[in-house]
Amino acid sequence: IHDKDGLPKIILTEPTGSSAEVLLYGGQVISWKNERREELLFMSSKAFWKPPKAIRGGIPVCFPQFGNLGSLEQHGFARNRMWSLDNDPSPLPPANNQSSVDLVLKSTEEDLKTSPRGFELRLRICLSAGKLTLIPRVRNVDSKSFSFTFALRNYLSVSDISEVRVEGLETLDYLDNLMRKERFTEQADAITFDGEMDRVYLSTPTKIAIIDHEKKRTFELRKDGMPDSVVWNPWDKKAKAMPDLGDEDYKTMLCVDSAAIETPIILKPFEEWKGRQELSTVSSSYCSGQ
Ligand code: TA6
Repeated sequence: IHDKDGLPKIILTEPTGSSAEVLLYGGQVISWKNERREELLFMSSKAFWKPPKAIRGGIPVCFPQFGNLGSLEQHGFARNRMWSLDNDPSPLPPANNQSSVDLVLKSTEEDLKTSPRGFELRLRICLSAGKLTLIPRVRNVDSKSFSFTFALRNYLSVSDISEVRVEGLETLDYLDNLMRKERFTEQADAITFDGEMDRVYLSTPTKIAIIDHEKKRTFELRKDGMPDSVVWNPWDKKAKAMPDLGDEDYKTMLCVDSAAIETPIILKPFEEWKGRQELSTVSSSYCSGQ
């Protein structure tokens, strides 16, 4: 266990030289570097590293609520709480190789007043060559059913947002947070960026590609158990209004999240939900589709 601004931090490494850093605070991945030690995730230069603020970058966990879709604070509270190392990750097989860590956040007495009251939120983070895998699980340990919405908010580092394309979301429906969450259908054959975007794409395919031409890098996001994907970039006006985001930071970040939003997940007592996301990078010396 290391220390980042007084916050306990776990460092994962693997033989080809890539690494990942995870805070117990928020169960949040804050860094993922490839074998050439290039940082692949975006971290705001003005992030607040002080609980109970959320840290603006890496992969925050949004639970038990995504966004403002409910009565809790924005994006729920999992990213604002101290998690602990989980030495009982059952029923996942024990990951005894050194490049994985299991974290857990359990409900408190306080939570008995709100919903979900009795939960155990687990997150396994596994690092392998060129790939970062996150396996979130939620168990209902209460006597009543509860529902929740969930997202892994992937802040990806890009060279220039206006040079980025997202493939895999074409023809899908999406809810547009900028248009009163109304439902639209994606017409473009790839998503490009020339302004603020804040959309929940519904029932996405298992693979989404984020292509950064300048860095000649493609991120591939594969996911299970999380049917939706949020695509968010605040652009200049919103960026200026956010104290924990540099005015120019919107140019080098893009959020493409794994999420379960449109259809909340319902758990009966002692049921457990399991999701999975794999982020990998393909350094492409050619443009996509060729
Ligand atoms: O993408 C959904 C969203 O709620 C955006 O509207 C924006 O507020 C973003 O998340 C950031 O939320 P945060 O609480 O991390 O500042």
